[in-house]
Amino acid sequence: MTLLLIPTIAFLALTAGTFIPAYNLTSTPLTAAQPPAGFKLIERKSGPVSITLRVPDSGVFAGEAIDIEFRVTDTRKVDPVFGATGIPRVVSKAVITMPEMAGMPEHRPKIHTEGIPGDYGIECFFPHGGEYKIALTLQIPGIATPVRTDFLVDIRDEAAPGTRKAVVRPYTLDVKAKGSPKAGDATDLQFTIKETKSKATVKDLDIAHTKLFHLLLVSKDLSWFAHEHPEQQPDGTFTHSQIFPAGGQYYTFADVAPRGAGSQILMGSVKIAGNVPAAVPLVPSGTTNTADGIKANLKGTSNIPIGKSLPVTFQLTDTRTGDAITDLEPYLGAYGHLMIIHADGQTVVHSHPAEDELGIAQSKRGIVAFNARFPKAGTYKAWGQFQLGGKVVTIPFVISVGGAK
Ligand SMILES: [Cu+2]
Repeated sequence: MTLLLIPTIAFLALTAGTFIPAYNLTSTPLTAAQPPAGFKLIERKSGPVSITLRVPDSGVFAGEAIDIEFRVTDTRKVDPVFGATGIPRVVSKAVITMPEMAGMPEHRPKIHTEGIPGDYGIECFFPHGGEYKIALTLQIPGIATPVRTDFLVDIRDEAAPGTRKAVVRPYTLDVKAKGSPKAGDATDLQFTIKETKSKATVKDLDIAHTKLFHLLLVSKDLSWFAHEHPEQQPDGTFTHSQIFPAGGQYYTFADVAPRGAGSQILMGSVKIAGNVPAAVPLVPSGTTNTADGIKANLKGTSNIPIGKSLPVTFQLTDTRTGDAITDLEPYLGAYGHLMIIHADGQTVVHSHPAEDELGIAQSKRGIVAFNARFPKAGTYKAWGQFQLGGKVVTIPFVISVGGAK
């Protein structure tokens, strides 16, 4: 993990009289000098204030609700036994983002106080593994200027079932098909995003890549794929009409961001009546494929390391002239989208190209580099989507990851 060192923010307006009261052993509750064992401590200092994040040695896993604790202390008030004095009544805000996922909605988790003065807990849920940035803003009693600091935390991929405590996902997706859905007919689908605990319909969503709801519909063998954007109804549910090509079970993946909770991929499925064709075997493809007059040359997909971000590059050329495609248009706020689904239909990766100057300049020369991350071994199907001439072109590949494992 690369560690970004955040410059210490200048500490202003420190008036000794209005800072926390002088340390007094008789009136101060027990203060933890040492954090509980089993944590990696990441400390940031800002003037006399020290902020220490405690990351469990056992790791933080995607798909779990977890409190990440931090301790705020006054380094000028050090007790020989209890260490630096914890600062109570700090009003904190946290914003969690993924530096590699430009345009991903922010997660703004709740923060609570723990039983010990100076100890706080961030109520986190990470939908998938990767490197996350936790940006803290602390309003400290007696200090006028808020203290801002960042921590980078590596979140591990979801643990194998049974190895960690049972996972309660904060949100679920209900999928209903109106009437008796048949292949070849327009099927009216209704999607309801629910809060798992309260079962309440989640109506308030953050926009991600210009839409409230990105829907991926995929046949069970991953041979058929559609990327749609259901419309929100006054009751908060979303609807979409779809013609399915054949009978069988289809996966429905909702890429949504309940307000302040960050991007989530919620899974569901729908059954369509009609002839079920034989499953198309998922065989790793070569590194070139064409669609609608566009040839894509795929780079970066040999020897993919598991659980590490890596660039997966599409080099796009005109099939007739062989010239680079130079007229890509932004599609849903980016020069391309890459959806990746594991053969088991349980792991979905949605990635976007780097949106910095270099990324944009490259995209305009037909070279679109996505940041992708494959959480486990197996075969994946990947669909690159690009827009030109107002039309979306979808180019699929089948990628094998960590063959021997
Ligand atoms: Cu979308």
